[in-house]
Amino acid sequence: MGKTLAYKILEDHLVEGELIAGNEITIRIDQTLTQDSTGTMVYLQLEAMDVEKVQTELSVAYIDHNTLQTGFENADDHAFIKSVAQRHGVLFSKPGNGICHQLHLENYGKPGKTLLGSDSHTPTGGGLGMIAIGAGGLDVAVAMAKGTYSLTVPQVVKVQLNGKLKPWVSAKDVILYVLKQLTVKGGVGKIIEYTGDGVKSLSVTDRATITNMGAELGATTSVFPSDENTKAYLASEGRESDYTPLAADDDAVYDQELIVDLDSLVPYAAQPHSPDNVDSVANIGEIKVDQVAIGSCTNSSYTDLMKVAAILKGRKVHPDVSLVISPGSSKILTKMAQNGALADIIASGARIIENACGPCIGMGQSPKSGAVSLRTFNRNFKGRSGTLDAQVYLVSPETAAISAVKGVLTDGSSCGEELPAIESTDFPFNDNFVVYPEGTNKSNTEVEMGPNIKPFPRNTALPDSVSAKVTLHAGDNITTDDIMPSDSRLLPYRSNVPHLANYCFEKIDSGFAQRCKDAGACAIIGGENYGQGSSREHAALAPLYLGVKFVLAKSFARIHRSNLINSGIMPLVFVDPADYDTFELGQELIIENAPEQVKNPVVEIKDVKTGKIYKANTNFSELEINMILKGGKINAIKGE
Ligand code: MIC
Ligand code: SF4
Repeated sequence: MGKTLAYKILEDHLVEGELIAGNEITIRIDQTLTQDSTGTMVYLQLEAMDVEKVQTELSVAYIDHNTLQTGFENADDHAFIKSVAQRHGVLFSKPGNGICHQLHLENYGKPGKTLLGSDSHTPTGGGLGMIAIGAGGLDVAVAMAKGTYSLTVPQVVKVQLNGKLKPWVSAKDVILYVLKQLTVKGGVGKIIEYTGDGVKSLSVTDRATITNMGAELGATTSVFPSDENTKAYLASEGRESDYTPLAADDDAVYDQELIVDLDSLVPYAAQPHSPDNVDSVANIGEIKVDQVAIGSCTNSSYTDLMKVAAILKGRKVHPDVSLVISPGSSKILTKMAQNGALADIIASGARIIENACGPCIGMGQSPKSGAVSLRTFNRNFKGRSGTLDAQVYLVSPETAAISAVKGVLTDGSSCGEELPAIESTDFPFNDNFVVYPEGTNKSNTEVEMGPNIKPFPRNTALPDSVSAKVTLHAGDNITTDDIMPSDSRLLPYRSNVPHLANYCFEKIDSGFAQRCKDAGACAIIGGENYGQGSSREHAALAPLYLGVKFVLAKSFARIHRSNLINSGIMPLVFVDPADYDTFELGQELIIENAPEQVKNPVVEIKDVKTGKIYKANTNFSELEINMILKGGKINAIKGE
């Protein structure tokens, strides 16, 4: 029986377990990446593990999220991360170099390797034929310390791409179309593997746009084959020797299939407030636009920005539109400065901002009240832009650029304009933004700890009985942005969980934190796909700090579920989803004989007043049971 590409790479890295969907396995991790807003926790945890040197082939610490330095906090975090990187053999990419995923693709990603990153969009590396997985910070810290990662083997979905995209339709439209078909929970427990003759017409950066937004499907990761286009991309980055051809076997067997005819796709947009709320630009119509933002790890490649420059050349951004562009990397910006494309962009009236995440995570450029903002980003969750009533649409760079000129959402394919082909180019090697850990180690480098950096909260061993009051009854598809909002006001406190915890669930229920503090021990009731979105473990650490003991939901998103377990909080799943409606705030619950019960497939949760028993599935693996019993992953590792 033929093998999928995903399973070939996993098999190559298998350390423990059997490669059968649903089984728990441990794999070797070749590379890790961290970014700064999850990185401070990662490096605090790495320090807590008493490690000398990382066990991976390569680990890189990027600074790209918290680059607005409006106080000492962010700069202190950068200095802290740099110092720990230098102590343990980790490369440090300075702020200004660019966005972690774009930089990793350019400089370090290799076909056939495994990459674990403390950011949910780490699957961008799948565009190069890697198994690149996003995880919570603690999992990445452990991967650095031990060189391994444990996961449940996902099923593999085949997405067969046929034909070729028409002009004005691009990779972003492919993934928006897939999101429309599969939804934001369609990829949970799955790897999305792209095949078919249509693959040949997509460059590595096109593929990376598609694998990047596989995160929005909830998928463990997404992967493309490594072929002649991969070779050409690596050669353009001066890394041809990193090329290895890779593909699934012709008779590979998949768990699910989706066929996408590229020729039939049109420009799409994800409408407010979910990446799967997709319709064609033509159907949505010419809505008036206030802001256009181009960039992010999804769409800030050289080709993307050159297309934007070509559309803007000799034209003027509409008077009612603010167009803001954040390039993906210093190399891209340098190239565009050299070839004149940057001048074309600036001359059109666009605002150029730093090579960083920027507006994607609400770090500046929040649109005006009630604004329509078109963004080439990957998430349009309510409030993420920093403006609660903004209407954010996710679109391709082509759609964004032409709409910025016209002032209304525009389907470029209906304008009768030719889009010039973008020639590929070579990028000269430049590592001036990179600090290597040469000559530095644990004994000669001190940890540099600013006053805003506080120890991360630790749980304690699971008590005999767990009592908790319901402090939140949440709906479906709760995002980690809902749980632990992130913007320019809160990101500086990513290394200060006690402060951050005050804002937990702030945007959907501002009384939550105080209710938890009053209750002492609490429980959250959730709907489907609880915790979708980012990898931020703060969405588990803040609830832990506030006394959350368990979350009882209809289903969970993968990374958040792991983050809860890593923090010793139980993610429990309704046996009967109809029970969901019967809960109310303040209801007192108890799990008796908890250490015995969590070893069973089903636990019983008793309503203290009425005695009613609710049943919940645990779905815990052996390793997970141990973490729950010990009060989290660090305690389990340290044998505490
Ligand atoms: C995001 O896009 O939501 C982030 C910010 O990159 C997060 C990480 C974080 O919250 O720091 C992610 O995607 O994991
Ligand atoms: Fe940065 Fe946005 Fe990408 Fe997250 S999704 S890594 S915030 S650019």
